[in-house]
Amino acid sequence: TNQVAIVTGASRGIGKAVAFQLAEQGAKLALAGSSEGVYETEKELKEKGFSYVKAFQVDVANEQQMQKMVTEVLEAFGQIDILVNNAGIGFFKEVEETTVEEWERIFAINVQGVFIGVKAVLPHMKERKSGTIITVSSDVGRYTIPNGAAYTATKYAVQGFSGSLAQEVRKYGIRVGTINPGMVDTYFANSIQGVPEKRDWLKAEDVAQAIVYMASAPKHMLIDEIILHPLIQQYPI
Ligand code: NJP
Repeated sequence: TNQVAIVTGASRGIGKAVAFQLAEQGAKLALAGSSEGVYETEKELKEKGFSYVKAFQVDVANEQQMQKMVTEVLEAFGQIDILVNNAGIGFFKEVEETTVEEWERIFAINVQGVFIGVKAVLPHMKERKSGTIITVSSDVGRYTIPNGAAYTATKYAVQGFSGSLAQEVRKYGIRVGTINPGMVDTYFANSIQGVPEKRDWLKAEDVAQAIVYMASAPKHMLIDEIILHPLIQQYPI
């Protein structure tokens, strides 16, 4: 419905599914991804007849690139209604096997990337007294798991950041929420989408639906968090 959305991590997986579903809802889209895959998503959307789509090859951890993207989105589409902070990476190994470089990189993308994205859109959203910021966190933003200390730490951080931000920006009419999925069949953590072992996992489209639901709730309503997981995954973990 004429809304403008920025979706990070739109090259594949959950972000790509979100892009397609938001496009179906009539949104204009800015797609962010660090690889050329983001242009492929743009191409596929345009082939389906969605013309208000612009892809940006940017690293969410890079403030300059993200600020420049936001400026260009405002020039092209005039406003930003929705930011979906979805870009993220994961790896699972014991703490002793985790290098400081790996630790820094996962925090740069999963945590600093969210902070930078939010910071880039806030002045505009504050001015318009409107906006929805949705961050794809994780079930491990709520429950710890073994062999995932670095990843789990990033999602706990994102949870804390979003909770605090939600309270801070409520007075400007800006809504902030998180989506906390369990196992989703994507390319996450260097895996392959569609392999038989992941048959019963959530689909990227399932998570995208939750995001679109959160984003399209009436303006007076805030959905703080949606937790969703495959039936086969027992909770709490
Ligand atoms: O993973 P994947 P998902 N700057 O690997 C992009 C969370 N989650 O869709 O950079 C900008 O298929 C990358 O594009 P590119 C998870 O933590 C997942 O599952 O071009 N973009 C691609 O589009 C993450 O926050 C599961 O290669 C960057 C996308 O991110 C979110 O879901 C469970 C980037 C990753 O697509 C989406 O992950 C859970 C950068 N620096 C939470 N680095 C799960 N799958 O089971 C990567 O609880 N991207």
